[in-house]
Amino acid sequence: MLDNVRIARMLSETADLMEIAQEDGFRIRSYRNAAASIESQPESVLEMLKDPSKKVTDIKGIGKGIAHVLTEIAERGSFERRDEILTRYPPTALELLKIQGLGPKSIALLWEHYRVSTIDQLEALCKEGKLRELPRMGQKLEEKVLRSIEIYRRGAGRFLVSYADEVAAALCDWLGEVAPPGKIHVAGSYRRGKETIGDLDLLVETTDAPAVLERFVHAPGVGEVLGKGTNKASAQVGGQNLQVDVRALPAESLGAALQYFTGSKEHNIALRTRAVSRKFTLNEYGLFREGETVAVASAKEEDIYHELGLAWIPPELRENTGEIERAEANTLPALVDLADIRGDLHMHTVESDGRATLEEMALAAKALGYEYVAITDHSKALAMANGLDEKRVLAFARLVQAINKEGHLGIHVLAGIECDILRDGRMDLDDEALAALDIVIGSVHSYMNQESPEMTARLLRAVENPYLRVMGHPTGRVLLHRDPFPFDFDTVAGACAKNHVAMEINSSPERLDLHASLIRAAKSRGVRFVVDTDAHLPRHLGNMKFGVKMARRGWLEKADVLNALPLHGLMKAMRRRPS
Ligand code: DGT
Ligand code: CA
Ligand code: CA
Ligand code: ZN
Repeated sequence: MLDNVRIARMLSETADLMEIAQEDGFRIRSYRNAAASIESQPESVLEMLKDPSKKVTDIKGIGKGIAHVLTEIAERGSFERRDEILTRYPPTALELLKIQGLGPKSIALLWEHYRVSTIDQLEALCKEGKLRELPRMGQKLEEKVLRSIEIYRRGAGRFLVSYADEVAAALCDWLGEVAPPGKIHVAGSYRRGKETIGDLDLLVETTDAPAVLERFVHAPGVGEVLGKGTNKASAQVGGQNLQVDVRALPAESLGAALQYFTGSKEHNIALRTRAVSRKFTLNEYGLFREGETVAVASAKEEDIYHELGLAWIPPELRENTGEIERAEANTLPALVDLADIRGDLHMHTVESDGRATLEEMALAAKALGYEYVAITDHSKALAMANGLDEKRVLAFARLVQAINKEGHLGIHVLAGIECDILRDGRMDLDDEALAALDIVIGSVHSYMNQESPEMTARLLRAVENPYLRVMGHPTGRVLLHRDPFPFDFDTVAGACAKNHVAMEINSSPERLDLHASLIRAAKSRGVRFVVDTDAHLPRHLGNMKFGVKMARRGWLEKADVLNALPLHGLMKAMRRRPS
């Protein structure tokens, strides 16, 4: 429900501003709770307000106060509290919250002292060395903020794939009235499985373009309409104003349009060059023999590739990094598929920082059709997350044994841990505890600012630990927020291969760590992989599809992925390696 998303956004932005204004924590929380529950509410709250038989206060997290706010939004698109706070802090102050290292208190301070409310102003301030003059701020923070500004600028205008996915699903649903599901295709970077999305490119196969475009611009959550012609419309959609381009076209040219708008640009250029050298022209309407007006191929994407002497190329490979040559030789990899995945190997429960119990997570995994599931809570170094110490690990391993013996969950549970790799490369838990577990993921969660040689040595030492099975989120990147930490990737990948340590492809949309080119580099050194979700609640298990797309972008086949193995094969791979 996209209008719900917009309203949720308004509430949480107001909460952010209230935080900058250092208002009462209780009220701030009530705005945030309301935002969260409105966002996941399947029914439009604006529609509910119009319907006398329904009460918005029946929604969890919505009391009288928020209900009043919602009525105001329905009437005039804003509300008093928000208007009032915007007279004190400009909306640009919200942008500053996206800079790592600056909390609401610092932003309030910046505003009071220097009237700084934009990223440009903040950058100037850091460069002039004026940030350090404020209480509790120093030169280190200035440097951190400058780095963070750079990352923010690079990512500005890009969106997490999970958000693009939500918007795409809602739009496909809405357009279902005028075009059946099989006739709506999402092309562009989304189809190629890229980790972040600039805009969504929808292609709708139809004989009634005006009806499709008209329905699109009236979709809930559509903000500014950027343009509307006879067969194309563009608009900003959803709380984060993601641009969506919709093209309505006849079945005859669908294949050509899909090919063209899937990209990448580099792939398309290479393909067009190939077409020209074979005396063809290729455009979004079809593949034409030189001088002819009737297309050789246009309705089906496969036919375009075939006419050019190529096997059809899966979208995830279309980056012009060798896929065309392999398609010509008919030696493209048989890419791993979501359906190949037999279990999820990384998730948290209420024992550490997850929000569901072991049973709830295991049953959710079973509902996805998995054969096995690993529970991998944090280790004790993450005290904030209530990580497990040795004693709790041993008790947990015994509990899992009992659960499997009893078998009432109907899915095999692996006892695991996401064990911190300490500053010097030692594991956070002793060998006895690690030996009691089926799977040990090792992850870096601290001292991520080490220099490359130090980080490399740290990771190499961890890989030498005989109990380590998986290198968790190997580069530590957080999309749009934090760059990978620096280390000698090839050397560490080589050590992983030698020691039978798999590398994780973490499917959490904020991470999607590893990046495709690193997956390929690691594979070329003989590394194997696990694709898992790092779920903190049952719904997150559904993020597996994003990780699988990354694996495909990394050219992985089923045999490269350990959790595509049946249980006995997986257990063999997880067994303590001979020393
Ligand atoms: P994004 O939206 O930044 O995440 O990335 P894309 O790849 O979705 O890029 P977008 O939306 O600008 O264009 C969609 C596809 O359309 C793109 O992958 C290839 C095709 N395309 C767009 N502009 C050009 C162009 O100037 N030349 C060629 N050959 N193809 C283009
Ligand atoms: Ca796009
Ligand atoms: Ca586009
Ligand atoms: Zn982690």
